[in-house]
Amino acid sequence: MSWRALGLAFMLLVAACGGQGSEATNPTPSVPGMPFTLKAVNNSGVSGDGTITKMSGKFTVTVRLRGLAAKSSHMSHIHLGSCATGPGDVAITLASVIADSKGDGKATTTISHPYSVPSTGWSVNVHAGPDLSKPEYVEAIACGDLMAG
Ligand SMILES: [Cu+2]
Repeated sequence: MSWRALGLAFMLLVAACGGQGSEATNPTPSVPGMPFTLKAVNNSGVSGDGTITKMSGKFTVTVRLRGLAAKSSHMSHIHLGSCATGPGDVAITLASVIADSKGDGKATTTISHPYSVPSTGWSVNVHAGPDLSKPEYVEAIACGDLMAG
C-alpha cells in the first residue's frame, strides 16, 4: 500500500466527515453501514470492528483496531473465504491500517464497484506487517467475516 493511496483514503475520509457534518441540517438520513467484528487471530491481542457502507456503484470499508504496536503499519485485504476456513486469495486490497502512538488504528477504503460477496465468502484480514517483504509480515493479526448483501 503506497502513501499515495493512504493519502487518497484520508481525503475520502475527510470528505465523508464533511458529509456527516451537514447531517444536522439535512433531513435526508445517511446510508446506514453494515457493521462487522474483527477478532484477534494468531494470539495477536489485536481486535476491533468495521463498517461496510454501500453506495451507488461503490462501497467503503472502514476498519478500526486497538492493541496494535504504536506507530505500526499493517497491510489489509479482503480475502476470499471466511475467517474459520482460513483466508484464500486476495480479492480486494484495502488501505493499510496505521496505528497512532496509543496503538489504535483506522483505515477507510473506497472500492469502485458494487458490494457483492461471492458464495465462498469474504473476510477482512489485517496482517502483521506493512508489506510482503518478510514472511512474518504476512501472518494475519485480525480477521472479520463480511455479511452478504
Ligand atoms: Cu491479505
